Amino acid sequence: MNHQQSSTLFAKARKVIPGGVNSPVRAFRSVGCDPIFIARAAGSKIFDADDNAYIDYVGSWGPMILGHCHPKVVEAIQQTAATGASFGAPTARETELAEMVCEAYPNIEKVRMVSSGTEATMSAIRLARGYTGRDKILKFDGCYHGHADSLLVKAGSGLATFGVPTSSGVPADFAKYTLTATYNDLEDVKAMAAANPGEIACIILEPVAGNMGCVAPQPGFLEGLRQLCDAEGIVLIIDEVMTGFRVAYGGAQERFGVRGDLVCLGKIIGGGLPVGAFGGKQVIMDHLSPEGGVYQAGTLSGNPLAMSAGIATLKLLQQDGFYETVEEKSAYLCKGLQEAAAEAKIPTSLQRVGGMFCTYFQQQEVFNFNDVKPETPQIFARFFRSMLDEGINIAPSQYEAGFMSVAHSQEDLDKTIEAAHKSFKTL
Ligand code: HOZ
Repeated sequence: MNHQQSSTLFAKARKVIPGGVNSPVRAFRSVGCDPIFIARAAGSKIFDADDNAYIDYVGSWGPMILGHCHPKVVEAIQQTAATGASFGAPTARETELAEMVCEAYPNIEKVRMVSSGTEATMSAIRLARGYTGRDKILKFDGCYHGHADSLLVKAGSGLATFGVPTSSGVPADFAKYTLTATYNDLEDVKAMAAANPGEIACIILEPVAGNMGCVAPQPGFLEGLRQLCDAEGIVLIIDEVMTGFRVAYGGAQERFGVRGDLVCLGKIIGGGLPVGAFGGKQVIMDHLSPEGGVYQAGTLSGNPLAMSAGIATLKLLQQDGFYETVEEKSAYLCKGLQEAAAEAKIPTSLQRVGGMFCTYFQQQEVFNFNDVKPETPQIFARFFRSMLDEGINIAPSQYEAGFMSVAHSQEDLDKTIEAAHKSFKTL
């Protein structure tokens, strides 16, 4: 495959953008090749600057569950753009999207719109601290919640992709308030809570970890966290930026039946435009300015274009059978990948929750970040390059999840499995 244009664009970008990219994993460094530059997309496909077509399982890292450029979403954005791109003042669309969110997540009584998942999680944490009057927070090793200072401690991909657990530039004085526990290990969390009595403001987690590949919560883990938080007066923050409106319309909380006190959303809720949101119980949300003393603000929060894309997207997700279709497509693909790996005698652990999945290049199932063996990402890198060459776009890191869309056709899935057969054999 010819990547001449992409290489030229990358060289040009490197002169004016650090690493040539605006988000590190996109630089493809851990997979040992230059990134492809994307020119356009449609449905299940993306096309690079050299006009190579790829079946896309990145889906903008999750939002494109309808596929790229769904006509109804494009129409909503175009119509709204003609009436004004940004006002920095309230609009009816913000309330409409907030109502849709509250309806989908019964534990969200009030919700505030922001412009990214990072803003959602950092604001939710500030709110939890303001509400409880406590400083410490607890997160899980390998869970990523955006790049706010206190959250860049053992933060999964992309830090893990580059082999650094914690970002430089985070003062030790900030990081000391962040406790980390092992994902899926309730006893570890209980021990942390016991060692820090009355000091932990919140526990934040990805209910399905999507930044160490794809790791499902083990039975009892979410339930145990809920009980612990109730007993200790800790705010449970469920970060559904990836899983919200993805693993079910009501996200992982609907799928697993455990509810957070605060919920973070992003990605799908903006239909591909920059949107995040955090919401929860009114008794907590009313601590937010201007009702309460916890400050949070944003000029582009509730942006009209982003609200319109989000509303149009969520309406389409309400069609009967939508999530069953995404689930069936993902199950079919993962079964095919597993068979291809077995045929080539490559040890893999295929892990999937709804339309999120990942292939670990090791036999042993991954329950937490430490379960990923050091050699696994290297094998992944070779697989990645071969798949790209076959016209299949997967995330350029072992620590990222794959995302299915409803636009992926049977032909796409079969072509992907065929490409995997060839790629496994090259390892
Ligand atoms: N690690 C981020 C997603 N899990 C990367 C996002 C991006 O590059 O856009």
